[in-house]
Amino acid sequence: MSRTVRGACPHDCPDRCGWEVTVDGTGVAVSLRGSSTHPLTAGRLCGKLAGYLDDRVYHPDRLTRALRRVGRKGQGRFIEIGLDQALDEIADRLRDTADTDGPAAIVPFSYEGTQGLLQSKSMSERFFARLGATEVLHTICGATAGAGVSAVNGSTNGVLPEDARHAQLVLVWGANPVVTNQHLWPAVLAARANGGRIVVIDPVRTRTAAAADWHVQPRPGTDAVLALGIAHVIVGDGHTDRDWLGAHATGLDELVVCLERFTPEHVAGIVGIPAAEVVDLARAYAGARPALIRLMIGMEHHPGGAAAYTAIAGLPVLTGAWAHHGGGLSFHTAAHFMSALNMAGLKMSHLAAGPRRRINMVRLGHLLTDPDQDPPVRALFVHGSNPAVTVPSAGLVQAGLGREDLFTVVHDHVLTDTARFADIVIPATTQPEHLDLMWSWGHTDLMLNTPALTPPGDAISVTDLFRSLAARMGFTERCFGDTDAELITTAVDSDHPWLAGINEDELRATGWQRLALPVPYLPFADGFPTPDRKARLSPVARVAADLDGGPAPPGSPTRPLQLLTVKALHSMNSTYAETPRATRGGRSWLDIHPDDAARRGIGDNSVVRVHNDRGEIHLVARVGRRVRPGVVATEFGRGTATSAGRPAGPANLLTDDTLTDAGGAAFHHTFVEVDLVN
Ligand SMILES: Nc1nc2c(c(=O)[nH]1)N[C@H]1C(S)=C(S)[C@@H](COP(=O)(O)OP(=O)(O)OC[C@H]3O[C@@H](n4cnc5c(=O)[nH]c(N)nc54)[C@H](O)[C@@H]3O)O[C@H]1N2
Ligand SMILES: Nc1nc2c(c(=O)[nH]1)N[C@H]1C(S)=C(S)[C@@H](COP(=O)(O)OP(=O)(O)OC[C@H]3O[C@@H](n4cnc5c(=O)[nH]c(N)nc54)[C@H](O)[C@@H]3O)O[C@H]1N2
Ligand code: SF4
Ligand SMILES: [Mo]
Repeated sequence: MSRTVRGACPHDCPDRCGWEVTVDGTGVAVSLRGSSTHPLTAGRLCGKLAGYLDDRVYHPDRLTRALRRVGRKGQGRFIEIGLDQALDEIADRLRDTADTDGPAAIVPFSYEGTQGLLQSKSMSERFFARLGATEVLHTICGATAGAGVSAVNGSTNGVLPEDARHAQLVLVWGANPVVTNQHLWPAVLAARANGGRIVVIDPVRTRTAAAADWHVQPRPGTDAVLALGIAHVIVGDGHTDRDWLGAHATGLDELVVCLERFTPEHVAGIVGIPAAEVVDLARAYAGARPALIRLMIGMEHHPGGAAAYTAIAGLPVLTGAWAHHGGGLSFHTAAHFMSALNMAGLKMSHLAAGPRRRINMVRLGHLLTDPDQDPPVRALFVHGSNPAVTVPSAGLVQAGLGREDLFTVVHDHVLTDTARFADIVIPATTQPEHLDLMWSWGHTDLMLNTPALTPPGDAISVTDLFRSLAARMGFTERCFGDTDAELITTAVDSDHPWLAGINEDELRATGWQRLALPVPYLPFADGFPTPDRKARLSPVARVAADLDGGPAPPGSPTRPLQLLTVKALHSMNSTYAETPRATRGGRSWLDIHPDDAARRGIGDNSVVRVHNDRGEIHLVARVGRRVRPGVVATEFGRGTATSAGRPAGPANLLTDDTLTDAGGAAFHHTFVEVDLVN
């Protein structure tokens, strides 16, 4: 007898699809399909997940036993050991480290490999809090954009993505939803079917840009200037909504003074588009009702990332776009869940005996290699992340991971580039093998992931792993005995009105439940979540004042090309980047403009060496106008797989780990030279 079990995709993807796993009478999953009852999923998983059972759950390279290193660090030579033995060794080593160097010498490095509340935000958090380990600040994705938007609105909340269908203009600014947020795209197309226009602002002619009605192709890192130029035109044309502004915003007069310099001509010179296009864009935006700006993350990875989001967030305030259903900014929906769920009860950060050292994850390479760290990092515990590939300045990260005196544990499904440096590798359960409660950053449905399969071999969930380690460490607090079911009960134990009506029986019956937001949802109908309930234009004025000379001139004579490293269609960050679907048997491409290619003797399909003083990778040139002169672009998820002895990745060997203006990763502040190999 086969049965069908409801679950949800675990990935760090805004779509958070629901799925159905069909299991045959022998306990083997025979199919995995997108949920037909979850509206956004609409019966379809993306191409990355279409092969999930073969690519992960039943893949021959899937880890099912614990491993202990026998070779040198990074060589990837291991022997299998029993899970109990591995856990004993880890506990002994963590206890010794805490005794000798203090618990701050232990660094847990986790990210959103799975976004389940249980797998990523419960037992592991409790364990490392109780231990007093260093706390790693999750700055790599979204924090910079969030700081920029919140400076104006007091929140990252905004228009619900599905409400894009009501807009007469959807301005997709620095985002590539056709690739990265595929289930949003039908709502954008619905806006067009209703007579709306789709505009994309991106230095790369992405699939989304190609599908739009109008593609604006600015110089990277100039969006704040562009937004201020649009604001200049809006003010000059008298398109500000003075009544709405008077009631809902502060700082207008201050901003208007600062905008004077941002004439279309001045802006055009910095952004690298015609002055007429700045004017047309401003008029198209201000004239559309509702007008929606769709933001994501890609644009934050510049030194002035937060400033750009602040400047953009000023636009719907100036025009009063928030007053219309479907108008305003649409960003991520994470804060809807994080403010409503009982996150404190899940994470229990109060278990820490005192303040914990905090470090920025973007600086992992420095942290591991800097001899002056106090205390130096002696033990690193990685789960749900692959920092050897995904963190900037990956060469420095790998040098740190290569330290023979560093004790590294990695919990994952496959032997990632990071796991190859581990002392102990622990096999992780996949999503159909553990219980979890899923939130989303692209919609407002809470979803239940019910286990459908027995984990293979010694594969262990994050919650079980940290329960077992807590017992071995002698942590006697009752919270370490909470079952997964009890953790879910804790998560939804909240009086927040958005959780009204959410209950576990209903979740089990349907697989998902929508947060109880008002319908229709106008996010700031009752005022902005700031002390005076008003949006703030003063931060926009400060951005304008600080941008006196425009953005820093890019590059240097020896590294003249700015490298953008973007999300790939067939991988989820580094996950699945090794699958034949993602590699297509060859290297990644490098988009390069015909003028830059000709100057270097590079033709279409030439193999090129992309390099700077941090490293080099070899890619295949795609010559064309997908990028502007002076800009090159590639996808970033590949690991160190080599072909013909030449490195194909990771692209982060080249990236810059200087911080953004809000402490995030300025991946795109990377300058390279490109040479022909053959
Ligand atoms: N297929 C796939 N989907 C994914 C992911 C994946 O790896 N693969 N990753 C998931 C994750 S973790 C995230 S955070 C989201 C990210 O989703 P997105 O933010 O949509 O993706 P990115 O590719 O990071 O960046 C979007 C665009 O920003 C552009 N950009 C870069 N610099 C600038 C700039 O200065 N100005 C402007 N206007 N645009 C700029 C890039 O050219 C890129 O096309 O995607 C999620 N979805
Ligand atoms: N150059 C450049 N670099 C970037 C970006 C960029 O645009 N350009 N984007 C950045 C962004 S936005 C992000 S979010 C980060 C993402 O960076 P990471 O979070 O490191 O993302 P992944 O590479 O997907 O690694 C997730 C890992 O978690 C594992 N995993 C999955 N499920 C489980 C589980 O249940 N348990 C355990 N223990 N492990 C599991 C996967 O197998 C995988 O190895 O990358 C960043 N890096
Ligand atoms: S990766 Fe995103 S689009 Fe693909 S199945 Fe998962 S949630 Fe859906
Ligand atoms: Mo991300």
